[in-house]
Order: sequence, then C-alpha cells, then structure tokens
Amino acid sequence: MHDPHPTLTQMMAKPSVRLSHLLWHALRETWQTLSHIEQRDYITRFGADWAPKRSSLDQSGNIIYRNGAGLDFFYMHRMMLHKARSITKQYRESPPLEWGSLPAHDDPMFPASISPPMLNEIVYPSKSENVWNTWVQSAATLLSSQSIMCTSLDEIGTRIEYGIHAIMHERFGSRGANNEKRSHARKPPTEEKWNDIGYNSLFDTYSAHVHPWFWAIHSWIDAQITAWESIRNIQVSWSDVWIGGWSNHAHSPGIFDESVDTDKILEAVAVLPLDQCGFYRPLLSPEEASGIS
Ligand SMILES: [Cu+2]
Repeated sequence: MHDPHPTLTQMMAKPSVRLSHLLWHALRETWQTLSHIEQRDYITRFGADWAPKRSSLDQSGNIIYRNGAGLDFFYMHRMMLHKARSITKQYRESPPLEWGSLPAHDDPMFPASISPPMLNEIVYPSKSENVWNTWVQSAATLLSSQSIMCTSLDEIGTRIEYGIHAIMHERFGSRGANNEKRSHARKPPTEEKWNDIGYNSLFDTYSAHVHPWFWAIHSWIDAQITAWESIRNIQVSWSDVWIGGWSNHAHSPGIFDESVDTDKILEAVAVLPLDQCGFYRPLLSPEEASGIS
C-alpha cells in the first residue's frame, strides 16, 4: 500500500508512541480489576498521570456509561488527530486520510480486509456485507438528530467506542504489512518485530495508529463531536478529560511526546492483566450500540 505520509508513519511506529497508545486503552479497561493496593502501588511506581481518571469497563468487563469515559475516548483521539495533521503539515506530506461518511460495503477504495483467508466472516462478522450494512445503520440511528437531542456526547462516545469504532478496526483490520500477528498476549510486545514499521495491524492498539486508515476511522469519529455540537447548538467543555501520561504539558498536550520514559511505560503495561485489552473488539450488538435497545 502506498504510504501518503511516511514521516508521520515512522513517528507512529516508535515504541514510545505504540506503548503509550496501548497503555491508554488498556488502563481504562483493566484498572478496576486491580485491587486498591495494586492501584496504589501502580501510582507510586508510575505516577498519577498514567492512572486513569475513570474506567471504561468495570471489574467484570462490563461497559460503564455516563462517567466521562466516552468523552475521554473522543478527546484523546482528537488530540492524536490534531497532532498527526500538524506533523504532516510540518513535513509537507499528504494530510491524514479522512472519511466524510462510512465507506459503503462495495467501496473499491476501502474494502474489508480478508487476507490472509483466516481473517474471514466467521471470525470477524463485520467483514461481511450484511453485517457491515447493519452496523452502518446502527451508527446512523445513534447519530440521528432525534437520538443526539436526548443522548449525551459522553454516552455516544462509549456506544461508538465499543460499537462501530471497534467494528471498523475489525472490518478493515488485517495482519500488519509485515504479515505478523500478535496474539492476545498477557505480556507487552518486546520483540523487535513488533516495532517494525510494517507492523501496522488495525486490530491492535499497539499498531493501529501506524496504519494510514486509522486516521480515516478517527476523523469520521471526530466529526461526530462537531455534529453533536451543531445539532445541540452548544460547545462541549473538555475540562477534566484524561489523555494519560501524554498530558505532562499542561498547556499543549504532549501527544506523541518522545520524552516519555519508554522503559517505565513498558513496565506499567506489564503490570496490567492485558489479555484481550490490547486489542479492539466490539462489546455491543448493533442494536445496543444504536442506543435504542
Ligand atoms: Cu486509540
């Protein structure tokens, strides 16, 4: 695949960025499975910035609604997008890809990724035409004016995160360009091959942001914030959102900051009971994600 912005891609493939993205996602999903003593020890070792202000899943892995985690999801990825856009501008590369709407099931530019063949519709139903169409419909219901008028942006963020967002990572996900598949390991990836620029699988929070379509997925998600604001005719206040250890610089969030201590983040990741939590997976049915069930 032609890479429209090699410098951006190279930056995204650095272990510090990979680990920070994985840790951000994994923390909000696993934090509540740690005991209070483990949480306290974690904060002592790694600092309060890398402790989630709130969790997206509870101790049993159930989704938590309306606690602000949906806003964290929107905001953290908005910051990633802003930074990615400024990097491509700075290096005079093509801007990150954008999707104004979700790709149709037969869009020749953005087909479901079905290679190698074990990535099939049985393992990932969203790779099928019908299931994808159902999800597109589900998103349209969630994001209709009627739904937006009675649903907080926070709740919409959560329904997107564990619905259409995870579905997009699966539908368009494949092994990385280097054809490597990281298993649902409990331990962080330390082998060099996972830091190769070719490891850009959309399935994995360690690599998804290295793939150029990551920006397309998240530009579509980001546009839903603006849509919500314009339908409600109000502006979202982003006070108290959580972007993890990237927030060290109070006035301009240090997204992709390379001064983060990579070894420390690696240790922090190793403390967490990772399992599936480094990987995107839908936790909602299309009906649940649409907010009507
Ligand atoms: Cu992410």
